[in-house]
Amino acid sequence: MNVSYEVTDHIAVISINRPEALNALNIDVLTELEQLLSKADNDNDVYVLIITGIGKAFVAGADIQQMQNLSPVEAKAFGEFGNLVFRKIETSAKPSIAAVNGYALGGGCELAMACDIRLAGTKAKFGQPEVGLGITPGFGGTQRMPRIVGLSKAKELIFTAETIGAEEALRIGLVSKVTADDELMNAAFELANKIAKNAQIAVRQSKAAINAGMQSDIVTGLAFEAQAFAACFSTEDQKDAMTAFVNKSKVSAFKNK
Ligand code: DAK
Repeated sequence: MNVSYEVTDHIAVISINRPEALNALNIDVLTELEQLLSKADNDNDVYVLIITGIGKAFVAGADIQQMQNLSPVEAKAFGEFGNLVFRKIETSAKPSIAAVNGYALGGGCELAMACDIRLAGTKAKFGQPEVGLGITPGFGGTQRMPRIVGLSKAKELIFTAETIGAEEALRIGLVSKVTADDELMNAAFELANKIAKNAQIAVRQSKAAINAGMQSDIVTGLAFEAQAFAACFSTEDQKDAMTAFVNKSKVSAFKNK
């Protein structure tokens, strides 16, 4: 197994576990990742996903050994499958956190960017080295990076193939927090727990509205938000939480119904 999976208290931790190759993404890793994402998506007990890497890398990119001899047709299939897997994370109803523990290069940086929120340990390193290998980023880097850090910085990082550290990633908004390396998973769990104790239908509707709005104009985006807001009024969670507020109390746990 190249990817491990563990669920604790509504939080699924997906760990890329191929440390001998710095967790490089080959077809086996991508296939297992895709299967585990489906498992998490289909498990009603899972509210939040954490994706991390075992060893000194988060993911050091797509597997260069495996890629080097691909024909254009195979490269297309590889790229399409990777895109499908990363899009599955992005479009999952459930929020995802990348806990970036080390190298997040090429496909690794792209994997982190497909997650909703990124946290980094101090040893994390980010970059898109592809143009130095004679290729373009192929798992969404050209599309997601400018949406996250803005055009100028994304173009600078992609055109120069330079690697940046955790503090610089924080400064440009590529990650939302930097922690001590041995605190990273605690920080990820703390964040996941904060999300998990809220009303999951509302969290999921919020994610869907944010993502839909980021691909459209403000008027269309606001229409998505209005729809998401309205959908919450058919839930028991909205009724329970607002009734509790009016009665000066709080719901102890949401039913997620
Ligand atoms: N692929 C395969 N093996 C890798 C690897 C990778 N990306 N990164 C590291 N490894 C392997 C090394 O070959 C080495 O294996 P052995 O020699 O021990 O057998 C082992 O992991 C340990 O690596 P190092 O000895 O190099 O470790 P260091 O600490 O010295 O250096 C490093 C760490 C991260 C600086 C270095 O390993 C490195 O530069 N790695 C490559 C990083 C990189 O360039 N990543 C981007 C890959 S390109 C597309 C689809 C996808 C993509 C593009 C297009 N389409 C189909 C359109 C994505 C492209 C990429 O991700």
